[in-house]
Amino acid sequence: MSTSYRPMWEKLGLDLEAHDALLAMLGRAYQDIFLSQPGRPDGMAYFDFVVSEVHGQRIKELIEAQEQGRKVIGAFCVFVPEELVLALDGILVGLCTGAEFAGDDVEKYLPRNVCALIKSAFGFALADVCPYIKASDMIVGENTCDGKKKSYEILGNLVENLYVMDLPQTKQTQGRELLKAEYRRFMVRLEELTGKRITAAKLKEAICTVNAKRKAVQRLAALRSADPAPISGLDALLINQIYFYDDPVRFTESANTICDELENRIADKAGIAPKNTPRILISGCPMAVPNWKVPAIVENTNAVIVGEESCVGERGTRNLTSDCGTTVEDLLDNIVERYFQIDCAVFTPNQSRLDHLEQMAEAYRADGVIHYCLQFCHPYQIEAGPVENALEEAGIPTLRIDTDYGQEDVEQIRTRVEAFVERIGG
Ligand code: BJ8
Repeated sequence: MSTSYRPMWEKLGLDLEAHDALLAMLGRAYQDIFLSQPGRPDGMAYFDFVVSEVHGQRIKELIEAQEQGRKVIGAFCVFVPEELVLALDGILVGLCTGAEFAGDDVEKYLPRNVCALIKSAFGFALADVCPYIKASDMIVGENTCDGKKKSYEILGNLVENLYVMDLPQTKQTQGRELLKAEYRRFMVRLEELTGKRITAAKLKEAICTVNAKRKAVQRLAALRSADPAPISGLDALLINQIYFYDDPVRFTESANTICDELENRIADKAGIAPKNTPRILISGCPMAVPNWKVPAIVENTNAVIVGEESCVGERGTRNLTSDCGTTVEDLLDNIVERYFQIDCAVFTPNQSRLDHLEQMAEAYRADGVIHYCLQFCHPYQIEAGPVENALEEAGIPTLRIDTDYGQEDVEQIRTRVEAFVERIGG
């Protein structure tokens, strides 16, 4: 990445030495995993560029937007409504949580047996290597799993601008009312931060912008039902990861451009792998940049990933927000309705996730499901058993993988994935 960004990183307060190490690690992983894939669509050039500039051009854009009075909001979860942020001219960005960093320092604050995603968020904050954390005017934590909600109590002492959003744990009692009260509280806090009042017109416009982004990734998802698959699971995952930090309008255009190209591939019966290559659906914990370990193993094992039942994937993007209504109150209700459908494993009971997974397996013609869990993630690890039982009963072979962000278990996972691919017809 260009050295011209160094003054900007220095100004943000990054530890330049540690940051160089992080960028080198990211660059190596990207080179090995993505750029070596054969037959990538030309449209991936845009997303390659975004990744190459993730700490450069995009951060510069955020700082320039701040200079024009806009606020940057960092978030860890798909429950933070982008519509409210955009309606107040803010910018929502996902914060880095996909790599191990500063592990020894993290364990001074958190016990060893906390999931890698939470440790990663702490590692990036403690090591001063995440320009997104540094550039955020507000960081939103959400009370989802126990690990996150307790760790935000500590993170609040390490960063100055943490805002904690409470979330329901069940959809059966007063969950919807709680979510609405919390979204209203968030809206008021955003109004204070930005010094602006939300209007129905601006909120409607924001809903349309976010819906357009969701429709583009939904279109991408639908195209992956073709056999041969027109795009690798790795590239599709990357697009879903970039969804969280790119400019929404530019992202939508670029995602639609690659979809046009994939439609042509499908018409030509061309694909990233031969027809009848074993097709796998990934389900479970979200995979943030640069967490590409398991998909890379799967796609190096004569299989193709055709969908992600994940918050970085279809769980996060499948529902649209209705733009019907004439008041802020109407539109806020629509936002609550949309987000209340997210079937994160922190909810109890959570039958809709299982139903959705079975629908996805059918729609994407998956030969098997890999249930991906981060170690010590109780919500997803506990749901993994019922998920596996139900899928196997429905005749869908399922493999459970529990891992972290380390590389020590790569060969062990590879052996299990190879056996699984053989089982499903590889
Ligand atoms: S809506 S999945 S983005 S909370 S992996 S930190 S659950 S112990 S990330 Fe998530 Fe929002 Fe739910 Fe989606 Fe806890 Fe599990 Fe760690 Fe997790």
